[in-house]
Formats: sequence, structure tokens, C-alpha cells
Amino acid sequence: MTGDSLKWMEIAYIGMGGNVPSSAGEPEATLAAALVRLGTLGRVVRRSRLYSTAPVGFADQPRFVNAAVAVETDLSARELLDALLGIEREFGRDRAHAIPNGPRTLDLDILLYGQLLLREPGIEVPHPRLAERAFVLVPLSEIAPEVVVPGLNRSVKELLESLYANATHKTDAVTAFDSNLWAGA
Ligand code: PH2
Ligand code: MG
Ligand code: MG
Repeated sequence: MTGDSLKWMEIAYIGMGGNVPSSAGEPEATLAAALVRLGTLGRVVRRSRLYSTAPVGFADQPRFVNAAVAVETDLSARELLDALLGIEREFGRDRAHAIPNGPRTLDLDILLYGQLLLREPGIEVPHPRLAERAFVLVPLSEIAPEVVVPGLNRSVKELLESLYANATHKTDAVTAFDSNLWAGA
């Protein structure tokens, strides 16, 4: 041993979302500020564009801003989850008074963590609803189309193609937009 610390790095794909203002501002500003915070957990190696997305699960709320990012990190999946929950709280996420699938300042979900398949109380990786959600698969396929989702054993691109083949979609359900805040974060 040389004494150098050799750490095992994984690529974690993180879904970001928000649809009501936080202390950082509108959701676009929240996601840009949260991206800077994600940079403290590892190295942000890819980021999708920002997407304006129609709310899923609970219709009577503002559209969401969603994105997906890849972070190379030496944190375990559980350590990463705890750190993400902490960042959500920094941006005013209140889980105590929340409607399921309802409005939130910031949501940070582990979508994938390398090829890990983990189903335990409090943590499920890959994200259990990833394959049903265009607001996840569209940004994720922008940065990781060929990555295979453990348990489903299909690539992100294939899952998106199946989703679009099997369901009807409004054309404005998931639309990318340009953001100087996001580009500069
Ligand atoms: N998140 C949810 C429920 N519904 N809809 C959109 N468009 N984007 C989201 O991030 C989202 C949602 C629960 O996490
Ligand atoms: Mg979440
Ligand atoms: Mg979520």
C-alpha cells in the first residue's frame, strides 16, 4: 500500500424536479442552485437540459421543471440518498405537510446507481417508477440512452420507446427549454 486512498467511484443518475418556488427562486433557479450543491457530493459529469413537464399523479398543480444529471461519487447509495434528502431540506422541502405526488420545491431522486439493484425499506434503486415516467426517461435518455436499467434489463432508450409506443402523450407533456441559470450553474 502506498497510503494513497483509492476510492471506488460509481456513476449515479439523479432525477431533479420542482414546481413551486424555493428560497432560491423559481424552480429553474432552484434546480440550478441544487446542481451546484450536487457538485459537493462528487463530480457532475453529465447534465440534461431543463424540461417543462405536465404534472403526473396529481393534476391540479403547476407544471414541473425536470432534469437528470450524472454524478461520479464515492458515496454509497444510502449515503447519497441521505445527502440528497439534506439538499432537498435546504431548499425548503417539507415532507410533513405534503400531498402525495403534489407540489414540491425540490425533489432529488436516485434513478440509477451504477448497476446496483437495491429494494429495501426507505431506498429503492433503480427508481421503481422510472419506466412509467416520461418526465424521467426523456431527460435521462438525453444523457444515458445506452445505460441498462438493472432488473428491467433494457436500456433507457428502449424503455422510452416502449413508453411512447404503449401510451398516448400530449405533445406539450415534456418540452426542453433553454436556461442561462442552468447553463451557468
Ligand atoms: N414528481 C412526482 C409526481 N409527479 N410530475 C412531473 N411532471 N414531474 C415530477 O418530477 C413529478 C411529477 C413525484 O415525485
Ligand atoms: Mg423523491
Ligand atoms: Mg420523485
